[in-house]
Amino acid sequence: MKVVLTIAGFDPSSGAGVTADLMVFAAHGLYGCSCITALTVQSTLGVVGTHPVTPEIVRETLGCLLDDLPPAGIKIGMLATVEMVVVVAEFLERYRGIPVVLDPVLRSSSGRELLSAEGVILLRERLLPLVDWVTPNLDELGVLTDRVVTTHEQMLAAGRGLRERFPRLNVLATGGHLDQPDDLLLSVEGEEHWIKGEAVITTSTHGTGCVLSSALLSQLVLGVGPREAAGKAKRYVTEALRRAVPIGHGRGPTNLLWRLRDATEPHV
Ligand code: PXL
Repeated sequence: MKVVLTIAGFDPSSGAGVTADLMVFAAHGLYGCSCITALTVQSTLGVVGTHPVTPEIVRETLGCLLDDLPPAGIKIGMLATVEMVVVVAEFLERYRGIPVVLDPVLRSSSGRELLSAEGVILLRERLLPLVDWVTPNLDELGVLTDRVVTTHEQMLAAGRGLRERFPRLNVLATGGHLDQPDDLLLSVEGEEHWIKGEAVITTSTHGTGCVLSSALLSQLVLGVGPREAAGKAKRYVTEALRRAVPIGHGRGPTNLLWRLRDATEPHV
């Protein structure tokens, strides 16, 4: 069984963060390990607090896991502080040759900052050159490229800008907030491909970025090529939205385990 690693924050409501990532890995038949960068305090009603763990804990955890459970792929999510970006960059500099997917988590959908301003600068300078994939939503793509990104055309221009600056980086930009919610793949091979989306009307939208990036990493680790992996990851999210059941009073989780069992079916 292949081992994969998520380096991300903890969301006690389990819609996003490491617990969500682990569910997605499990649904793809992978064994997930996790390294928590920050504890968030939140429910489906929004994030009310964030508490980064110390960079030493993250450094020790990564070293400890590496010796015993070397991952076949790494997904990176919420990093919270500039110190955490440094620790993860140092780890990636020493550990190369496996797919690494960065979900550049900057803010929660309730508007809470999940990476400091200094952290954003270092993520752009030091982390982007070290990863194979980045999966920004429209806002994140805008911040990474110093542009306003609200349309398909702006997405394409910003994605091209990012690819020019980082030739070894595959970009999967997510347009889930657009009326026509298409994603855009710009691959290292020079491929530019729109992945058609369909709007799913639901309030269960919490953690879609985490689900997309961990589904993408899962496909890459399973040996699927870039274009098919991106398409399958997008379909995983769409299906997780379509099959979500109402949980909590706010923006509920998606159905992270739909591939294992449709949660709307009676338990057996
Ligand atoms: O969806 C962004 C995100 C990522 N990671 C963690 C989060 C959130 C949003 O709330 O809590 C831990």
